[in-house]
Amino acid sequence: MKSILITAGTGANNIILNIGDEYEDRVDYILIDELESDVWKVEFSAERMLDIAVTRQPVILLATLGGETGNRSVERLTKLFKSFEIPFSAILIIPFKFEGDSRNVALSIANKIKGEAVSVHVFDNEILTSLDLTKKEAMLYADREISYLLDETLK
Ligand SMILES: Nc1nc2c(ncn2[C@@H]2O[C@H](COP(=O)(O)OP(=O)(O)O)[C@@H](O)[C@H]2O)c(=O)[nH]1
Ligand SMILES: [Mg+2]
Repeated sequence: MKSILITAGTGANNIILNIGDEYEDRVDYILIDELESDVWKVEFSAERMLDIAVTRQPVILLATLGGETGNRSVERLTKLFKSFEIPFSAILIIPFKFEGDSRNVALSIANKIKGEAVSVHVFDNEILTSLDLTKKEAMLYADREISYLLDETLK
């Protein structure tokens, strides 16, 4: 059975734009790039949630935390999963230190999810600063590392 991969945040959507082709045979994508998008009504209707709960289709949440869409989507989705008793795994991307408070908010959301998800993998953008890479190389490196976390989650 295919897993459902939900991406939340512009960053998460971009990452899937780069690496998503590799997973097409293993996952169905639900992409959330706006809090107001119809995705919420269509993909997360009560019928659809019940269907996921009953068929036990594995759910993976991939979110860039720290921005508005990622943070708030994760908040909404974890509530939904809880009320429908849907187990989920998470891959969470944490902002750089220079991003200030959004990093702290992201870290606290990640901590909360650790108590709710079946498995949580974290990629901390800050590690990119310790590598001798151009900005473009660093983003490619991050994409690759996140794809390893996805491989691990899909095992
Ligand atoms: N590794 C990686 N991190 C990203 C990327 N885009 C954004 N981020 C990180 O994700 C955080 C949230 O950004 P974004 O996803 O654009 O926010 P949102 O759309 O409002 O949820 C940023 O502060 C960055 O630290 C990306 O392409 N790759
Ligand atoms: Mg955005």
